[in-house]
Amino acid sequence: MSGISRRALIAGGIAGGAAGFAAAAKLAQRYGLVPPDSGGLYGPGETLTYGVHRLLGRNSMAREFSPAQISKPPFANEVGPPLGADFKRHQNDGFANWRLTIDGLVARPTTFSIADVKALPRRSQITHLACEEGWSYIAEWIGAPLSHVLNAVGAMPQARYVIYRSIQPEWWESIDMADALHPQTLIAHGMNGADLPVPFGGPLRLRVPRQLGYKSVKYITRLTVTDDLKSFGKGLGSASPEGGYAWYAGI
Ligand SMILES: Nc1nc2c(c(=O)[nH]1)N[C@H]1C(S)=C(S)[C@@H](COP(=O)(O)O)O[C@H]1N2
Ligand SMILES: [Mo]
Repeated sequence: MSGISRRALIAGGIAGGAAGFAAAAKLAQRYGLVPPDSGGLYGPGETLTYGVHRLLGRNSMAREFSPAQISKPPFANEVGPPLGADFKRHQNDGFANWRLTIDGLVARPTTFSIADVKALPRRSQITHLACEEGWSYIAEWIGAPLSHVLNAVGAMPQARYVIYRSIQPEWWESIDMADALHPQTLIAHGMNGADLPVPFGGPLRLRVPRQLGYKSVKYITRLTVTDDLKSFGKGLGSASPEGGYAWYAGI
């Protein structure tokens, strides 16, 4: 990326308006910075946000807080739709039979139990989770860095995205490799020093602290590494753009 095109992309954003968006979108296209939901009404705006974040902040860190800043429960949170019989069965078994499968563009497709995930190297961080509807809280998250797991299973060089699915079929998302390999992106199994509680996504949740709460999908069961999002769902990258929200929810 040359300095000139970087400046041009930013200038496009500052100029704003249709012409600025169009110029930015054109540059983004050229450099592969187009999000999968770029075709809709808000497409040019989505492209601009994603492109600028990726050019300027690929490796930036989400803010981390001190233990004294951890929010006191109860936090507002709701799971929609309610957890079904399948989940309740797992819960009654203490999640002994819960599995997380990693497949797609990986040399060694692998299935992990909760014990396997807990045995991986762990990182903990105190970060903010914000819902697009307004509530937010600060908590400590404990988990295996997704980057470690991707390296362990041999993610292939052509990988561009990681799709993640939940036991709730309505909830599936994807992130690009900049977020997938980011050190703060965790397969979280713990919160505030204990196992991750069910209302917060236990037993396993993908925690993506550089994006809004809806990208941190609860109850994850499968990760798929891919170079193309078109063949998943409606081809927009995840469930959120199918429901009118942006695929990229960077904050
Ligand atoms: N499986 C699943 N994941 C989910 C949700 C859900 O209902 N089901 N809600 C999402 C939304 S919209 C937000 S804002 C956060 C809320 O996280 P919290 O309950 O920790 O506040 O989880 C996200 N992940
Ligand atoms: Mo949300």
